[in-house]
Amino acid sequence: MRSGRSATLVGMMGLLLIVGCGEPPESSPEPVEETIVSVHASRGVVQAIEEEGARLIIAHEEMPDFMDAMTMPFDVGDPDESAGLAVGDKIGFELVMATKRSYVRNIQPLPTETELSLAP
Ligand SMILES: [Cu+2]
Repeated sequence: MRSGRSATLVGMMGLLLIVGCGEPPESSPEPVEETIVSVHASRGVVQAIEEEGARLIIAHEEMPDFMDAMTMPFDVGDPDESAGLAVGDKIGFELVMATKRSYVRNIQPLPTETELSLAP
């Protein structure tokens, strides 16, 4: 939960930005061009949920021709997808490699009895 004080600060900063910028919004900033380079389906176990669901630490299976099995952090494209997750959950997901970032999407819960091939 954001405190009233920091919300006020953010509001003031936003106001400063609006006042300080003479150009109409149409001409600035440049739209974010994001090209998806590759998508890798994988499965894994949630090890930690951080940044209010915006980042997951996942012990994931091998992604063929891309990444060995390992435990690592992933940004979550839509943090709402982390809402129902708990540490220890088994999930399927897609890792999206885009030009400017990588993120996880399509998080699906897997049955607890699912056998995974994780790094030792
Ligand atoms: Cu990895």
